[in-house]
Amino acid sequence: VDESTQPQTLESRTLDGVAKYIKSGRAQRIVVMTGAGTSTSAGIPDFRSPETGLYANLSRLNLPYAEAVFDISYFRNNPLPFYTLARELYPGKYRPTITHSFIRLLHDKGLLLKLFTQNIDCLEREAGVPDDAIVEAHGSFARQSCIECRAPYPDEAMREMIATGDVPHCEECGGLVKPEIVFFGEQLPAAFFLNRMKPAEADLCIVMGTSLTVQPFASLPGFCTEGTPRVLINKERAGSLGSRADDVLLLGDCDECVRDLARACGWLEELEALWAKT
Ligand code: CNA
Repeated sequence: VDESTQPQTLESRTLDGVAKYIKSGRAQRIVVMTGAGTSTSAGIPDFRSPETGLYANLSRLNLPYAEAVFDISYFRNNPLPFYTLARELYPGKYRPTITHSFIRLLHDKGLLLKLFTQNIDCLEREAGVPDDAIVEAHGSFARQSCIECRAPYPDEAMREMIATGDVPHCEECGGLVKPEIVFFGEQLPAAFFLNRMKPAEADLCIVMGTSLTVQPFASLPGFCTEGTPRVLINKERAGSLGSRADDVLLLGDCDECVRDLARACGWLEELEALWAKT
């Protein structure tokens, strides 16, 4: 199927086609999937963008390879590079983007079935998307625990360690403490596996700001039923989005595309007002 194939569900494979579908009331169970690209305009770099991405800027940490910063066996031997980075990414420093507020708006309108995020910055929460609507597929900085005995470590102590640049150790066994974000080589949270079939119940899927390169997250859009429109809002193509007859590619900046989509739905003022209050 190429991009010129006639859609089955949408009137057209364009932003207007998606807006019409939403306005007709046929999108009542929207699944949103997000990645680092939804937070770059908040000032948090993504991983893989050339020049501005984190991987391109890790050389000062003297890592053997960029992904080592999130590798659990590397972390055991040398937690410092991760904690250097954690200091930059730690929640509280950044304001949600209008893209995060758009997800909140979908929730407020009763249209959000589930948000699956790969981000660890908690900006969806800060934008007001409630906990039970979010699956943090790669965990978050919201909690931390010992990598040996799993004992939880207090939030306040963690904030202090991050601020001073120290590496926290377990108060029970002395093991290394790590925020409960998922590293390479670690299991995803149970919530991911409990909800991974939700896309099959969706009547619209919106994928934003992700290169769809990390599995098993990248497999989620594939669970949407054939004929369910899948929209990709991203600077570049990602995964197999575009391969189905009702896929729509909106290639560009998330915030701009989201504003355009909100305008076409008649929601722009409401969205801007919601974001301004955040
Ligand atoms: P990635 O592989 O870096 O891909 C980001 C994608 O977003 C790329 O395709 C970019 O082209 C695109 N992009 C960047 N900026 C914009 C923009 N303004 N508008 C539209 N598109 C844009 O990141 P993924 O999320 O796909 O990779 C998964 C990793 C990255 C997850 O494990 C995350 O935990 C991890 N990560 C998270 C954060 C965060 O929490 N904010 C930051 C950096 C990395």
